[in-house]
Amino acid sequence: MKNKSALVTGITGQDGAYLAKLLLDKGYAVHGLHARRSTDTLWRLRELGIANEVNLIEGDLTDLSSTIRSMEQSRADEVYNLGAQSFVGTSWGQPVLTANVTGVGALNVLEAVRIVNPKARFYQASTSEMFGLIQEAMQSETTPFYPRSPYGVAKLYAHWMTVNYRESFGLHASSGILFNHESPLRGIEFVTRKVTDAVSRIKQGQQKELRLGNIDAKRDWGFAGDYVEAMWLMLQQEVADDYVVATGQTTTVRDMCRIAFAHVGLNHEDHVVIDPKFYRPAEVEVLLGNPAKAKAKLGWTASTDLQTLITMMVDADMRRVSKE
Ligand code: NAP
Ligand code: F7E
Repeated sequence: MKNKSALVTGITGQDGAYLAKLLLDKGYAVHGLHARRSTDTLWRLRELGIANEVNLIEGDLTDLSSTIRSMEQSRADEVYNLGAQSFVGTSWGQPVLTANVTGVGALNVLEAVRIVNPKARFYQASTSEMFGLIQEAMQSETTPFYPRSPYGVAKLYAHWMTVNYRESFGLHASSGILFNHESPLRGIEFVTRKVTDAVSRIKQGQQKELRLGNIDAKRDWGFAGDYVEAMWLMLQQEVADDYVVATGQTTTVRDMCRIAFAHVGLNHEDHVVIDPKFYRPAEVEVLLGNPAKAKAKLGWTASTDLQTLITMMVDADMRRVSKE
């Protein structure tokens, strides 16, 4: 039997790297849509030792001919659309770019699937940011959406296009509504990695303080390595559907800082400085996911708690900083 082929957009991102590794380990031929940049973007694939194992196809999500060509070249049976302008903070400064990449980009991939191989299975990287100003204390697949950023709005467009292509054209198109997930491969602009990097620099005498915005915000944080497994499971189901993927626990940014600093024997109160520069025009104050459906239908549960996740990230940053 021929190995399955997968196309991953956003393969150079945090989730793209973990997902590519998971798919390679399962015997897939893995192709990635790779946007040209003037700087090196392959560091995550190298850290996982798979940079030479994946086939990169040059292209951009905003360019329909790129997504069609990548479908043709990869002959993908499964398509994972993880590419996005994914940083919420940036989405107010670049709302049109965010709409084009994060919103219309998903449509370009759906169109490529519909045109080139409508039998291919499609995964959309939806997000808890679509819940924004939460309408229920614990958010599930039936909770009404209320996005609070241009990023959240763009993702909601992509989410509904995924549902619409499933209902209009019968595509096997699923959406994973994933809550925040982190790892040592997380981008440095996101708060967990910003904290674990700063903790390592402060501990090693390179930095004194850490400037943060709203540390009362609460998030449901899990480990990216666990979450890519849920993506794959969704595409193995007979019927396409939408699933919340979360831990079911929520923690303040302040308490996440406490864990990170304490791991190296420091007190966060001695180093964290509040800087309004990092406040957002509209904040998502609290997110808490209900992963009951993913557990019941996919047999998936988060296996890494926040303490384990944050200490893993601090340890990785301690090693990186000491090597610099
Ligand atoms: P990430 O690390 O920011 O990765 C984003 C990826 O998209 C990168 O590979 C990036 O390429 C690529 N990309 C950006 N613009 C592109 C364009 N115009 N054309 C082609 N590729 C482009 O994000 P992540 O944390 O892995 O998240 C993966 C997906 O899940 C994203 O869609 C994100 O919005 C969504 N999501 C994430 C979370 C989370 O907590 N991590 C939760 C819910 C949903 P470069 O490397 O060249 O920049
Ligand atoms: O912020 C607060 C900030 O940028 C978390 C993306 O992967 O998850 C991510 O979006 C919270 C917010 O992630 C700083 O205001 C305080 O309340 O780490 P973040 P995010 O905005 O939740 C969702 C699910 C996605 O889909 C996104 O793609 O932390 N916060 N001080 C700060 N945040 C940052 N970045 N920097 C600070 O200094």
